[in-house]
Amino acid sequence: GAVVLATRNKGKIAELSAMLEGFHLEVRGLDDYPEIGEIEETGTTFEANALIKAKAVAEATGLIAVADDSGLEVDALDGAPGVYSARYSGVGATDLKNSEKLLAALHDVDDDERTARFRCVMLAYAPSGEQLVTSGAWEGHIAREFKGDQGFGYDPVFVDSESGRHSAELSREEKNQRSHRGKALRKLLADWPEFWARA
Ligand code: ITT
Ligand code: NA
Repeated sequence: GAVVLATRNKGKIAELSAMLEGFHLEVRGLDDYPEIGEIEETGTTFEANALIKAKAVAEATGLIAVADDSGLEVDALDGAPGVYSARYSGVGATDLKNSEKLLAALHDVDDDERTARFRCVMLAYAPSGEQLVTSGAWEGHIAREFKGDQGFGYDPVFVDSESGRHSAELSREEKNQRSHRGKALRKLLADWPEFWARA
């Protein structure tokens, strides 16, 4: 059977596709469905936005859709940018501008107060209305400079607690082993085998 990844983020697609290799699922993306336009994320939680994206794509395609809503929570910023991570630097936000804004916001924050975590809520939605939802977190801190050229988003400025390496220095496989997204997807695939058998 086939599933559709309900995302336009190329970084997410690359990571999710790599983890889904070896499963008996044909993985499609929104590029295969140009008629599906922009899906407005009006929710104020990762869960709400994941549901909006997965439901819209399942209903448009008649297939199981998998959405990922994720973001970075920085303790010194009371959890910001959180659900607004993709648009942190405003209209015309780019990964580079978002990370630059974050480093500027934390300029006066001491090393031991720069703790942060990535969060991911992953939601699979079947055309029947059945749903599966999981989440994952990845602990780290925010560096003072950019390092690494892998990954996307805040990866150049996020330092993995365990290895002390910037996320953008990790290979895709290493990142998937540790990341919020890897944890959430592995749970999603393990939680309800009968759900996936219907795909
Ligand atoms: P879709 O809605 O099409 O999936 P998006 O990029 O808008 O794409 P989100 O609304 O979930 O997705 O925003 C997630 C943002 O959080 C993303 O754009 C990055 O800025 C950040 N982010 C999430 N996971 C990340 C990761 O693994 N590495 C670096 N940054 C990440
Ligand atoms: Na979002």
